[in-house]
Amino acid sequence: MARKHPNNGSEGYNSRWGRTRLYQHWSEVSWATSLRCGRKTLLCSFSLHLIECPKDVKIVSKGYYMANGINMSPDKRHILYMWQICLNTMCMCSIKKTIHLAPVKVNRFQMGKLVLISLVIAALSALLGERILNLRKRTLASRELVRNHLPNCVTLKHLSHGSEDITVVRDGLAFISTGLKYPGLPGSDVPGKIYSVDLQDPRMKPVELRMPRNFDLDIFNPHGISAYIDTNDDEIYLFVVNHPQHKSQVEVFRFVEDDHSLVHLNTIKHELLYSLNDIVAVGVDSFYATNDHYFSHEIFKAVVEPLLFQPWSNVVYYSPKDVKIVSEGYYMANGINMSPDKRHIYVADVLDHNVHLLERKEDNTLAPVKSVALGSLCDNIEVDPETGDLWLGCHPNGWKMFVSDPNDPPGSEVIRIQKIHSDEPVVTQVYADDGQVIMGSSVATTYGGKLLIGTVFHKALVCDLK
Ligand SMILES: [Ca+2]
Ligand SMILES: [Ca+2]
Repeated sequence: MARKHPNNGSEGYNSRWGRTRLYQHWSEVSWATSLRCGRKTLLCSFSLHLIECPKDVKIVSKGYYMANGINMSPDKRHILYMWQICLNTMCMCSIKKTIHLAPVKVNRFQMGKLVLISLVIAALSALLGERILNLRKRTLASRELVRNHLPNCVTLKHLSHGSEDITVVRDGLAFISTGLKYPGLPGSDVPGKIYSVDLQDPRMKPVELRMPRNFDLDIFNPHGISAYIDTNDDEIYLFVVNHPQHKSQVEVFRFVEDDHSLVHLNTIKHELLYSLNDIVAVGVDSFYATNDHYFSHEIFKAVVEPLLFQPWSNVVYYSPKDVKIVSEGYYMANGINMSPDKRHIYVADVLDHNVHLLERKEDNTLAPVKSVALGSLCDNIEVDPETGDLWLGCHPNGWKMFVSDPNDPPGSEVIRIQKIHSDEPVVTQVYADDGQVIMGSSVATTYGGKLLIGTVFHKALVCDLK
């Protein structure tokens, strides 16, 4: 049965050849498929061109994505086509070409096979399109940020290659991890380092911590960090998520304050610690850590898993005698930290735009209490030991983080949660920037009326809190 041509107006009409007969063949010769157009995958169609003369109807040229306009050269020796592809708002392509006509035979078996293949590809393309739309929604791709700046902001020295995680230990002593290389996000070739900064010192000058000689600095790729103070001797233990060759392991150091150095104590690897993001130490050799992905291969992490978008991320408890998954069902568990009384754990689900409050049980499992919506893609969590407030470095538009266009940079947002254990937690945006000052904030922490903001791959900023 004849199918209506999509171009219902006068476009493409040629009175000499007539229109009706041509369109009777349309259903036989047009179908959808997908193709790559430049760097974008698009839903397009391809079709055959029909030419008709009295007593001779045959396909004379084929293989177009969507044959459209047709006309002849002045010398009548060539047929000129212009056709447009791209049914997707992401891209528009236009191609002009001159074709030499020659009859082409197409049998029905070939046609059937091509139709089937094309339908499968079209279905996959439609699914991919739906997944991309879903990812854009989850990453708040359409969100435009209104600036909400703080006074007297200055950048910290030596930290131009990221400061993904920061934690304040005591008396204004902060540790900073820098130089993260993370699949799908910008990074530098500079090896990872750990800095400390004294927030009581008005100069706010970060100092690179000396690393032990037996530690391989070339493959040091530090990510989330957590400090644990042993109450027996006041020693500070620094737990660092490390990704050598994009694998996951935890490095445990002891901080030597006198000469600003770290002593490497242990490297912890385990099959359940496969895609680590952040960590919170609960003893000198025990911790909770988040696995932010289900897969560990970087391509699956960067491309496949965001498109699948399943709640396959989890939290693992580790001690030398007991390793287990203690909480799961996150879309992308990221920052993790503990309440000052050590009874509760907080986990930020960056792609679900919330933070979860969980209660620690005697066997170190975690029982969900509630979640608090944040309206942003929040990364690491720091907890004010005095007030119990949560401070979160957030990505206001995660899509811009993936795309990393210098002309449209990802912004930064700092969110504070007060009274999280009450029936009415108070969520406040404390700082926001559209990327002109600071891109990709991943952590925020306060000390002495100052707000310290760290980023995944950009600089670190310190501002006065109003
Ligand atoms: Ca952390
Ligand atoms: Ca993180």
